[in-house]
Amino acid sequence: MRFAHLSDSHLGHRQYGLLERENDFYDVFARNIDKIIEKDVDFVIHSGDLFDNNRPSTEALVAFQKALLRLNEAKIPIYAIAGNHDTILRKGAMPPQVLFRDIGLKLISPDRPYYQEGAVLICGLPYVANSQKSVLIDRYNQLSRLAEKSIKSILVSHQGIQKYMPDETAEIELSDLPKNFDYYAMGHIHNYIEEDYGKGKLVYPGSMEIWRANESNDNYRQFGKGFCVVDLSYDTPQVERVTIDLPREFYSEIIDYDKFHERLYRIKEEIRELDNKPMLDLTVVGGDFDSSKLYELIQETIGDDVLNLRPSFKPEKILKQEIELGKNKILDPRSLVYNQAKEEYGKDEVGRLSIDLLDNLSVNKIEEAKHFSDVFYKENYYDDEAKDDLDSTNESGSSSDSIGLDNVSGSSSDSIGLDNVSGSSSDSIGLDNVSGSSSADNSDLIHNDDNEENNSNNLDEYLNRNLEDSSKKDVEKGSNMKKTKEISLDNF
Ligand SMILES: [Mn+2]
Repeated sequence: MRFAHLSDSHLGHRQYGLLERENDFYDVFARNIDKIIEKDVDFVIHSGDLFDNNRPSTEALVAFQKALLRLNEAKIPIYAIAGNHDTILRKGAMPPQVLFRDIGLKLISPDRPYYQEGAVLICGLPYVANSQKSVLIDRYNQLSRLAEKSIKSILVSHQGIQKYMPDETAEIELSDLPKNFDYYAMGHIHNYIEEDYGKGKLVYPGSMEIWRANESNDNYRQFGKGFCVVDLSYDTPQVERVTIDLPREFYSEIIDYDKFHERLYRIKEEIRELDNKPMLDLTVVGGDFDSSKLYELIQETIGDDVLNLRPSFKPEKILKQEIELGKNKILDPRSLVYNQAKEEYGKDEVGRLSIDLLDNLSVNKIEEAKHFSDVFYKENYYDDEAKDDLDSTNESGSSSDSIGLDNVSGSSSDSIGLDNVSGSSSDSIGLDNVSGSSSADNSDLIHNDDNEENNSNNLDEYLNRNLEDSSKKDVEKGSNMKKTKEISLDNF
């Protein structure tokens, strides 16, 4: 039993507003699919951020439709979860993936948490926000009990794990994951990560293209971009990394000012050899120089030969300021607000809530912030009686398990944390160079489940019953989508 695992394709991402870059992402995706078909796998798993936002352009939808039809033709099923980028949380709205369910996409969602593919259980859940950590852990444990009954099992999840993240705002610790799955098909972190965990393997295939400049890093140079082919027929899964060449080079470099001129002319030589114009994201540090003059020099030397110039300048005086800021621990606003709230209230959950609130309120998403507050309040401060009262007035009629099934929600910045406006004071020139300017659309899905199966108070029972029935009955409920809520969340 062999399958391909891929993630974070971010179809529709128009990097720096460049149509060429949007097309690069489609091109790379199509070539990943070519290679997957060539590898003749039994099925495919995509672990989230298929689309760059929850309202993909027609071009992005068509890019996926083409891939799906080709997989169908090759008789290779594809399973997918939604990531933080490609889900919707407004009442009555449907996530874009729904478009493809009738033509073969097997969407893993709170409505349909698992599938059986031969002897392999494939289960999982969409992205869950920081303040919903306890929900996430409950769900992991429920799915873990399901896995106990299976010969082979795969958990599909789109979350940041602390161990691999640069800041402390990851949703989970590695040890929060149950240990009894054969394979952990992870998404969210854009680097390639492969590790033994429990009795199996945990893998982040990483992003398929350079989504943020700092993904052009050592991890990329070592492991490339692409997907994995996993063979489950051994005791421990065998993981083969398959890399797909990117359409263009991406220079992302920090260069000391005193070596800058030498490096600039070497880059000029290097890019002469390239078929496609590269991306260029240079930061010149140290020394004492006039930023606008340096910008002109870069523009004159290589401006016509690159797709996008993004120089930043940090002469000595600015570097000194940054060091001072660093000493005062004014670094990442998310870490800052998390730590402060946690300290103030003595509770990790309050810290996590503060991250969700910051992400939403900073982009004027009042309704969304209110949602997180309500859920948090309900979860932590209502006594059981009040909870029951609240539940009985819930129009969906779902009872006190609602935190478990319904509130898989949230948003946060994409894992690698490249967007963090880290108190940097780089001296930027050029239109593109608004630091931290990304507006990734982060969102997720809340289901108000109103079908019979999900009204059970006991998710275990529900899951078990459906596992037994799964060969006889399709539990997928297209009609549930009527009841989805949407919250569209812009990242800062
Ligand atoms: Mn992503």
